[in-house]
Amino acid sequence: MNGAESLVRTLVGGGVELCFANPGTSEMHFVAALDRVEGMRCVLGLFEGVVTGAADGYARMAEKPAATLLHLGPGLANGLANLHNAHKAATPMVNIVGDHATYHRQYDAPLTSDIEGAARPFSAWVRTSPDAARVAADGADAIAAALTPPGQVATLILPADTAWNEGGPPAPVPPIPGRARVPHERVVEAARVLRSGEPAILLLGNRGLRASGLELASRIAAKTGARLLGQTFVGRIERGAGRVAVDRLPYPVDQALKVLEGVRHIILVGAKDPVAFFAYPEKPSRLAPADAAIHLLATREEDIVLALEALADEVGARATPPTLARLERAALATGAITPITVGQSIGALLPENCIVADEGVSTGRGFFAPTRGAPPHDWLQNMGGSIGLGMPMATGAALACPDRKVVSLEADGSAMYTLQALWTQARENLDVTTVIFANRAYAILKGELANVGAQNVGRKALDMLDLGRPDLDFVALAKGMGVPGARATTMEEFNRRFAEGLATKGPYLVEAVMA
Ligand SMILES: Cc1ncc(C[n+]2csc(CCOP(=O)(O)OP(=O)(O)O)c2C)c(N)n1
Repeated sequence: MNGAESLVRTLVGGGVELCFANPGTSEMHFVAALDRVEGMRCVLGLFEGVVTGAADGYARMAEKPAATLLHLGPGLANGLANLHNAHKAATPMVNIVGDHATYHRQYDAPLTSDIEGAARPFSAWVRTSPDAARVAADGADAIAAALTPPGQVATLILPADTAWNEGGPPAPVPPIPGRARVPHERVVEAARVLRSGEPAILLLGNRGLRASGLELASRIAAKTGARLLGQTFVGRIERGAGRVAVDRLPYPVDQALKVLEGVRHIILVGAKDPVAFFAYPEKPSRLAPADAAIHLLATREEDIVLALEALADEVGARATPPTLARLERAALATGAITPITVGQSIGALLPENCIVADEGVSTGRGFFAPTRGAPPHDWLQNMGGSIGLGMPMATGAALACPDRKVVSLEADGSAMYTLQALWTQARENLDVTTVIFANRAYAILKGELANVGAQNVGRKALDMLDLGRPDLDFVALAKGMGVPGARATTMEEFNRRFAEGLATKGPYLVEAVMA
């Protein structure tokens, strides 16, 4: 058994069953090993940003890592933006990056680069295997690193000779630390704050946004009068009818400040002290009022649900009923396609138990309200701010949950970063309905231009925010990658086309031309 095969066997033995790949010469032994080992599905992405983003979406839903297979420094570099997003979302992932054979590196062949240096800022764990005998143990360590709470990006670099030389036996995954129990003092302190009667918010992230965490938080809020709030962007939230509805802290700084106005205590439950996405002249970086106290209940590495249980006990809220959203469908919207009307129809049609991959950017900002009473579903967002995650994330989620419909809500500018994900959806026949919000602009940046105080904005600047000349034809682009679709220019058409997509078992794309 060569090193590559010992690694693939180690991965499968460690529960890694899916590999998103874009290989090259240095990864050929790994690719060849895939056919010798049962239990590893391999999915090709036609750009490394698709590979890493799909591995992120998969792990968020499967709750275990996928592997990626990337080609030396440049292949890794192409995938880094979505590794950044995965790193920020605390997604478990095992990247295998091929490198030149150890003895070949000294010659500075064209593809030689500092792979560890490229990987480090976006990985919690980086290692280069020194020889074939070590590869299995290094792979097992990579899995353990990926699964270490709250979930981490692990990158293992595999020089070609470590893959083709004789390897050792597959290695078992070493013990993985569980989520740490929070110190009881923090629970007592949070309970004291909540009992004070002063305005308090439970700010929720990570596991605090799953149904069980939300339910506990809602009991605590109902008992104590505290408010619940989610982080601005959420990695995965369980929501819809029968679940606790929670608003998120708005992205625009002025709106965020308004939401937090008057609050005296913010209790962090798997979330961080809230800060603005960017600095703006004359606006604060931190969003909490200056006189508000920040209290830590649980970091996202810790056992958030256990901490909420303890807090519920401490304030006597275990039996207090949570506030659950009722099944309440929005009505189908008619007329022009706007962020409001399209959100309303999405709320009207969202299928039960679907997974929403949301990269709707400015169009999608208000989608939580009209979908609150839709049947239960999961909602995934980009936590790293690097656009181009949505379509790969939808692809990975569909592979993790083949029995669930995936609804990929995608702004047109963001779509163009990793549009090739559609080809993978077609090839794997994934059940993804994509909606492209074709406002034909980097609309959010038009607002940002004003927000940062840019003055005397002229044609050249505005041209950088405009996606026209020519208009992108998403239906044709999708067709070219094997995905059927249709364009809608009115809400009546949108309602029909979106419903058609949802009724199609397999990938489908609706281009919604925004008014
Ligand atoms: C990798 C990366 N490059 C550039 C940006 C800056 N950026 C933020 S939003 C945006 C445009 C978004 O346009 P679109 O996806 O069409 O959404 P809209 O603003 O029109 O709603 C850009 C380029 C980014 N966030 N990430």
